[in-house]
Amino acid sequence: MKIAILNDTHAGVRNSSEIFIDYQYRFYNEIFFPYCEDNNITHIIHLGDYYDHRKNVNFKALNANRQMFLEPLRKKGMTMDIIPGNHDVFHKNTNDLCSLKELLGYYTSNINIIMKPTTINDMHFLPWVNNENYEHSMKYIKSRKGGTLFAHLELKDFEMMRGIKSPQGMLKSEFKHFDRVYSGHFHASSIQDNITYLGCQMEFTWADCEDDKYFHIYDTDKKTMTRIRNPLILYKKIYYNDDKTDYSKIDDVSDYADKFVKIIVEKKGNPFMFDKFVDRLSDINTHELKIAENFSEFLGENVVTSIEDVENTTDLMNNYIDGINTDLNKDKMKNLMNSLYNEALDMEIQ
Ligand SMILES: [Mn+2]
Repeated sequence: MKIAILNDTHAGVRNSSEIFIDYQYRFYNEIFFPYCEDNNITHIIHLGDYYDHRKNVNFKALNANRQMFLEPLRKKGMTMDIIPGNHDVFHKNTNDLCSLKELLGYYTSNINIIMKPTTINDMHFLPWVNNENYEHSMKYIKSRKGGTLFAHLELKDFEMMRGIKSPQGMLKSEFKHFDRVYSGHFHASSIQDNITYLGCQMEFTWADCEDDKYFHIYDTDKKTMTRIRNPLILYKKIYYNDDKTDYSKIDDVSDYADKFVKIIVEKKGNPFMFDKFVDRLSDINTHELKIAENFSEFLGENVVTSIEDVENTTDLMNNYIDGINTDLNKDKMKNLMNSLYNEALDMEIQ
């Protein structure tokens, strides 16, 4: 039997922004459900973070999610098993108050919310691990032998986003006795030993840019996981270099319409050509048009790294921290700065 795997779909993401609601709608309507229909897939396993915000969700996002996901799911006669992720639970130390239970209650005839570690045949399901369920979860993990674990894990030293590894979390060695482990939580996909982070299916922040997104199909007979590309792109970077490209010849910039666009200026020999190119981009409807020029003038004198081509804010912050003379734990500082930055991104779009 083939089962579709989703994770970290974050209904209501980015403050329930229309842009992201529309993007999620397109993913389900144009990509995900048609694939399931074409391939006779009628069951989904969701690895958590169904909702975006731990504490609230607005009616617009709920309404949209019902129309783009819950109703098609029911109409097509599909079913779903789901475990809560950290974004689906109100408190940090317990899963007790869980948005899945509060909001998907009406749909429980076809949605099975798994709140306790559960084994069905050779498939194990582990809800988000917190202080309250830690001991029980560890006992469960240790008591299993082989099989496939589906979870929403925070594991140390796996990439949280491209290039940034988690400084905290459980150790992968705790899970080495499973044949394979598939997890949500970190939005960048990665594989170490028997553990696969599937990565999120959609682009939600600049950290997802140029990081291909996939949903997955698990074959319960062959025990294989196949990834299916989501071709819908929301973030696009332009590496501007007029030594290499004659931008006066690029008239059609319609590819950048309805996208978040960032021009990273590598070389701008002809300012007039640059301005004209930016004008053309300004004339189409982008969600956002950012220009990243050379930031070297903003670097403090302690900072030894010479950053010629700053690509994104995260790189800039990390490079800056690397260059600072301090005995403080730089990984901790990076982690803090990155979570602050992501929090700020969430506030950005209304
Ligand atoms: Mn998530």
